[in-house]
Parts: sequence; C-alpha cells; structure tokens
Amino acid sequence: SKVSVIGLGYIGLPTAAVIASRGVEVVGIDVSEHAVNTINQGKIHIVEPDLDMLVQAAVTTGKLRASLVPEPAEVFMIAVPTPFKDNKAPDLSYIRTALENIAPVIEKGNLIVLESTSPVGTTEQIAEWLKELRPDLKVPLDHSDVADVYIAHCPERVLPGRVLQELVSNDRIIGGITERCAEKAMSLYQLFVRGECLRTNARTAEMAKLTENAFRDVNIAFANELSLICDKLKINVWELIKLSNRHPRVNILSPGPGVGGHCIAVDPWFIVDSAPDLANLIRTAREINDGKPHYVINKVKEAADQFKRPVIACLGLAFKADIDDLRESPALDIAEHLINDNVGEILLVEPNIKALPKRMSQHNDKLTTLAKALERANVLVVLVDHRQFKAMHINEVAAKVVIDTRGIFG
Ligand code: SAJ
Repeated sequence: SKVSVIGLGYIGLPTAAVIASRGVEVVGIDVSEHAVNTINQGKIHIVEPDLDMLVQAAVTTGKLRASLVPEPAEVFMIAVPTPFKDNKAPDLSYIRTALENIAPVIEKGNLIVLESTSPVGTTEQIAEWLKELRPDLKVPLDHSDVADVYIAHCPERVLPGRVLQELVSNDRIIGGITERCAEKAMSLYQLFVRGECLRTNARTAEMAKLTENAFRDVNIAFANELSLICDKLKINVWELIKLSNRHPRVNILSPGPGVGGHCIAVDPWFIVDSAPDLANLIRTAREINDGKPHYVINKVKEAADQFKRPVIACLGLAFKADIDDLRESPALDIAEHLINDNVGEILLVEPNIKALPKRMSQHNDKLTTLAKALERANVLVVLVDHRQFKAMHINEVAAKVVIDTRGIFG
C-alpha cells in the first residue's frame, strides 16, 4: 500500500520518514519546491536531531520521495499548519487547500487522516468539504458507517527536539468520525507506533490535543503568576516551587520570560474561540503568559536605570532551551523591545545561531559570545536556560545585576 503525507514540515516529514522506514511506500506532497527538491536529494530543510539520516536512508532505498503534485494513494495524512489568524480566529485555509489538491485523486476505500492540531469540528468539516468537492463519493457523516472513504483525526503530540523518539514511543489518540474510520486509522498507526493507540471519536481527539497544550499553558501561567507575587513578597520563586513540588500531589512547572513556540501559545485560543463565555481560566492563562515579557522588559529598564552607561546582555533568544528555533520566542521579543526602546547598549548571546532572523538582520553586530558578554555587561538578563548558560558559575556574574527569568542560578 501507499501513504501520501501532505505537508512536509516539522510533523509531516518525520512522520513520512518513519513510515517509509517501516518499508511502506511514502510520497510526500508539499507546495514548496525547495522542500521537495531538498528531500528528493535525501536532505532536509528543517532542523531536528537524526532526521537527516532517516530521510537519507528512506530516499536512498526508494521508499520515500517528495512531489509538488498529488497522486493516488491508499492513505492521505494531512500535516499542514493551522495558525490562529491575526489573533482572531483559527485559520483552516491550509487544510482546505490540501483537501482541494488531493480531492481529484481520492478513490473509494481511501483513508484521510488529519494530524494538524485543529479546533473541534474540523474533521467533520473535512467530510463536508469532501462531499462538496467529490459529490460522487459517500463521506462518513451523521455517524453512518456506510461510506466510500474513511476520515479520522490523530493529533500529533511530539516534542520538537525529540520528534523521532516521541513519534514512535508516545501513545496516540485515534479519533474516527465513525467506528470504521477509527478502525482503519488504528491499523495505520499500529504500523509504526510502539505506544498505545487509544480509540475515540474525532471531536474528542481534537479537544484532547487542545486540552494537553492548554493544561501545560495553565500550569506555566500559574508558575508565572507566582513569580510576580514572589517578586513583590521578596521570596525566591524557584526555591518556593521546588519545596511545594515535594508534596506528593503538587507538580508546578517553571516560570519563564513568557511562553513561546507554535503550539502552547496558540492552541488554547482554539478552545477560547469555540467557547468564549466558558473558557475563562484558559483565556486568563494565555493573558498571564503573554504579559510576562512586558514584566521582564520593565525589570530590565529599572535595572538599567542604575547605570550611567548600561550594557545589557540578553542570554538566549530561542523559544526554549538547547534549540535554534527563534519563532514565536518571548526571549527574542524582549531583546527586540530593549533594542527599540534604547534601554542601553544591548549584547545578544545565542550559541545556537549564526545570524538573526531577516527582520532583525541590521542588529547582527550585537550577536556575541557568552565570554565577551560577561566581560562587558553590567546587566545580565537570562532568557533561555541553554546548557552553556547553566554551566556558568555564580561568581562569574557576582558583580552584575542579574535578571534570571529561568532560575538557572536557583
Ligand atoms: N515553558 C515554560 N515553563 C515550563 C515549560 C515550558 O516557560 O515549565 C515554555 C518554554 O520555554 C517554551 C514554551 O513554554 O517557550 C513551550 O515549550 P514546551 O517545551 O512546553 O512545548 P513545545 O511547544 O515545544 O511542544 C508542545 C508539547 N506539548 C506538551 O508537552 C503538552 C508537545 O508534546 C506538542 O506536540 C507540541 O506542543 C505541539 O506540537 O502541539
């Protein structure tokens, strides 16, 4: 049988490569010519540990290839972005476009799986759209099991940086529009998932994925709120959380400069958008986490005011530790504000990158090494807990004002 993966990004490409490594023929479809060409040369266009080797092996053995043009297959897996448009509404246009592209090649008996994180009702929406695009096919709606095609939602839940391990070892939620749909999808995932495959309906699967990320967001918001309260009450929040977490039923996550990345800071909004009058805690958590960068910026400004010539070193720009991903990063956001507000001379330290993103390229001269920053700065702002920073000794920073948003100094 043949599997087609639509969207060869952070989720689609690793998934395609893992399935191909199980000996299944996989064709990946993407709109980016660059992505398609790179993959067909056995190389990768994204950063993820060990993915290069896996893709190279799958392409060399002929099990994986990429194409701009959809072709018939038994299974179609959709792994395209679902952004939250201008902070107002979920944007399902990439899913709609993907479906329009594959609709002409879909045949009776095919399985369509949505992997993208999506608002509740999206999988059913796919069925409606398909009905409109292919009136000749009976789609699984109204929970009737007489259908020509099968549609399911199996949300991805891998952690960037550990994608290849988690793709195989995590338990998976398999949500079918109907029982038959779930059954079909179960047999696909059992090909490569070593974790348990848990069967449910599509709406529950959609909500489960959103719930996982909202849970983490709310827990981080709790920690971030504690960090503000502790500042005011002159208590070390890191010590406080460490002590509280020694209770057998307490597990508080860590405060930070804000919540970044493309998932945790986005997905809870899908829930809020679906139930605006009910999702109060979830919305407030988002607001607390989104407000944290401003709090940090103000603290840095206060610290800078103590110096005639403030030299401020921002340690870390990525959205979390030990990765090079600067997208939706609160650390980068804070650094950019400090530069634009002329708070002082700004030094940027990010050991995982060689240059800033394009829109900030005029500030590339501010990028420096940790050693140089330690030599020159009078204010240190720890924004990411990269291992290089954690290796610092407290004595190295003793003479500076330190704003440690990640608690690397405890
Ligand atoms: N963060 C904190 N404090 C913490 C933990 C994280 O401030 O205690 C911050 C991080 O620094 C980062 C942000 O939260 O800015 C998100 O990082 P993360 O490591 O929590 O999560 P992501 O966005 O890399 O991946 C998440 C994962 N979801 C969960 O753990 C519930 C992953 O499993 C999902 O597959 C992924 O979202 C996704 O694609 O939805």
